[in-house]
Amino acid sequence: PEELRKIWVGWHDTGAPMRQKYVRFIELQNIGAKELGYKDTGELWRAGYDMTPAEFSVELERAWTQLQPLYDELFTYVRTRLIAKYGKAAERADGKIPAQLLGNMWAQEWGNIYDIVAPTDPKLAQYKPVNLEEALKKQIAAKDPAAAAAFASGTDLTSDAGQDAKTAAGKAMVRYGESFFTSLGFPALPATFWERSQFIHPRDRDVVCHASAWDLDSVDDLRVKMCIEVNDDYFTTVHHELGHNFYQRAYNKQPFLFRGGANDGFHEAIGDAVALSITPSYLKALGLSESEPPAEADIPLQLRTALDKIAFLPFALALDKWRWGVFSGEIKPADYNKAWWELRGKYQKVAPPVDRSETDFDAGAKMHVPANVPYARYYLARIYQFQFYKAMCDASGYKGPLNRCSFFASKPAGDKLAKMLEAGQSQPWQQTLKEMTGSDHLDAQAMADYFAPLYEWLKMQNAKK
Ligand code: X8Z
Ligand code: ZN
Repeated sequence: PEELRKIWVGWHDTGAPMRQKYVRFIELQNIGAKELGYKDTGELWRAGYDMTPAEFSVELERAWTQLQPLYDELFTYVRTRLIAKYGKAAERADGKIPAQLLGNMWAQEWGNIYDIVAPTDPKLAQYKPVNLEEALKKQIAAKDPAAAAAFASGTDLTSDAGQDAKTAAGKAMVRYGESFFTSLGFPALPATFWERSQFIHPRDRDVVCHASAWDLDSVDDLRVKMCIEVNDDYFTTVHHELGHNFYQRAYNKQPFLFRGGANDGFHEAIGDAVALSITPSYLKALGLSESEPPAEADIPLQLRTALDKIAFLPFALALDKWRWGVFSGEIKPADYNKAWWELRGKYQKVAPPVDRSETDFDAGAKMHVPANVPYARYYLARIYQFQFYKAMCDASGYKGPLNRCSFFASKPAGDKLAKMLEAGQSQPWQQTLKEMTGSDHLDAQAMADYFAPLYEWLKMQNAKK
């Protein structure tokens, strides 16, 4: 915990120098938003959803009340297990979890601490979710000699040969994502994608590594810009980014104004909905796992998934609640940091590892704040992706527990997805959602259904102590 604390503090030190500039940045944006007829920029951001900004805020809260009981159980379970591991360093009198212990710099996704919180009951403990990092490295090295050197000890990764090997490994990662989309019937990515994308951190200059996906010409010049490493997180991220690229390509026949996601949450949800199909049986089909675990193994796997998917929701909500408050003036510059931790404490129940003050600017240490990328889109996406996933599972003819469905290679699922993507922004998103899922609103039910077995299990674990 001591080491994690130091790393956390070091990262968050990057925020402070931005604090004054951020105050001015907010003022300038609000001038623009007012000129466009909005009260402030937060209202402008909330106005992009075919409903009033006030209705939009209510929608987000409504979905949160659907999922909060599951978050609470997950939180209690994780806190207990962290205290069992770290003792006093994980225990606070106010019941919050110290943010540096959750396996992610922003405590936004907790899957990296799976090993610490994995079930101990031997009946379940025998089912370890596959070590994807290991399996990917092994498979990529075996299939692609040019990439193998990237994992071999003794390779100088800054040499020309080392850079080539890392690039080959990065491309191999993206190929997994591409092959999922082509299995659904989408055409392969163009040759220029492979020539013009940035797949790894270049050795000779500083770049923004935060993954992004680009459509340069609305014809077919699609690219990603990432710094890929071969591990679990990046396996998910390549699918996420390709979701953007396949969406961009699908709506580029629309008139200019309609070339966009049905709303920004849709854009963020496509690749993730596809990645939910990365089930044990899919990994087995790919040769990334040897066996397909039985039904009892669903709890460990669901726990691993929930650590990423469920834990994320209150983080995303807190982030944009903070920005809306900052834009409206309800949160004054003198209280930026205090309000930040109040909201993170209220929704996520996490706390900073060391005392913070108003010389700090911890929100600034999250890329989307200085880069000014709205964040409610990711909250929506976390919920929509389960709605989309269920719709595509149904289209594929799948029957059975939702969390075991993979619609890999299903043409009907692909056709359904293509139709939604091609519509772009040409009609209200409610209509697009209805055509895709039968429902015209954000609905956390599919997500709750997916995790229903885990919810029951967590309640039992938490009742035990
Ligand atoms: O920023 C992203 C993508 C690019 S749109 C990699 N995501 C959010 C984040 O990293 O905070 C995806 C999940 C949430
Ligand atoms: Zn994205």
